[in-house]
Amino acid sequence: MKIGIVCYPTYGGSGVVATELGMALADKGHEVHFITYNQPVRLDFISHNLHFHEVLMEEYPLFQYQPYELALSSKLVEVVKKYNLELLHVHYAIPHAYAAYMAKMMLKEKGIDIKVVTTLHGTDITLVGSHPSYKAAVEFSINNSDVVTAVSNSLREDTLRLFTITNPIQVVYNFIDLKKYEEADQADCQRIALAKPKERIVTHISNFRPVKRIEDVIQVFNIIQQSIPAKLLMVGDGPERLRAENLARKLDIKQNVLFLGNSQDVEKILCYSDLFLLPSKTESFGLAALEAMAAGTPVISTNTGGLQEVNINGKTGYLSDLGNIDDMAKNAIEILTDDKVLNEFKERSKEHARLFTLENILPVYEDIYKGLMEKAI
Ligand code: GMT
Repeated sequence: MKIGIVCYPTYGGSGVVATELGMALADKGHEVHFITYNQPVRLDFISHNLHFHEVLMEEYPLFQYQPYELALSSKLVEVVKKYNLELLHVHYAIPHAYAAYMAKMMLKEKGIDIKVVTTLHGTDITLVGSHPSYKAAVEFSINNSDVVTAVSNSLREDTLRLFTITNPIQVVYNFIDLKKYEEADQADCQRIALAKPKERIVTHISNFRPVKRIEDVIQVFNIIQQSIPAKLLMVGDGPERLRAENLARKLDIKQNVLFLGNSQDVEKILCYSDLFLLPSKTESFGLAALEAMAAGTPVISTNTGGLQEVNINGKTGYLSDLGNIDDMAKNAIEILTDDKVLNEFKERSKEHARLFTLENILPVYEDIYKGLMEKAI
């Protein structure tokens, strides 16, 4: 099949899922075209079936904000025509689903019927999408997609609650490529440079936006390190970084908190992590939690959004109410104190992550595509 994928190319779950999906589809022989404003960060040109088309923006003194969706929809029309694409899979509703609808209409005028699959990822619904500035356009583009998927039951329910939806929404969970985690496990997993042998390693990975509540990460770690020798690895970058660094300084734990910046190989950091902290205000799914579990790292998270569908309380980690730092720290200490308990949590986390493998999820997307192609005939 010839498939166009539209996503955000930056660090962030939706871009990661879209990129990994595109690369896996190309591996299976599909021709995949990424269409976005930069090359996606995790995109490796390992297959000759992969292509990248940059959406170029025109600077003009009249534009305070450049009209990205206009440039994107024009580029979609151009790429669909030039490469005879059969469908567009757009990740994150804003503005991708809207731009895809516009492209679909423009192509229809030329006698081309392009199918559009929209995958809802989370904040496109929960934080931004339902804002009055965007709501009507988001609702319209969801209702006018050929297929709509959401990454968890929780996100599906949120979408039905926040919008008037006339289209069915199919749940297709986030996934991980287990091979990468097995390879990282077997490779030299060097923890020695980061922590002393007796120290536990606690990790947080995100784009440090307010929704991730990274000050809670620092607060939880502060309590943990009072009972257990430990280091905290903060992986990622974003607007809340400075506040978190200042808090670590204020609590006088800066020497035990390492800010490592963005990483494209999170599995190599997770392979030596003992615990993962994800105290988010909301997570439609929590791909970072799944990545941690795949590496055998138990998760302490909030119980918001779709996290309950991923992290299983008492089995793969624990879930606490939003902002309940004491409860998160108590649970973390319970897991980290005893080697036997920690190893049991690690094993169960790895086992549970197997439910969300690429091998399980890829055929679901392929079936969706095939179904649309059959409809078109
Ligand atoms: O979580 C982020 O900050 C990035 C965001 C995105 O859209 O790029 O992630 C969302 O999509 C991921 C992939 O489907 C989900 O695993 C994340 O839970 C979701 N983030 C939120 O809902 C906050």
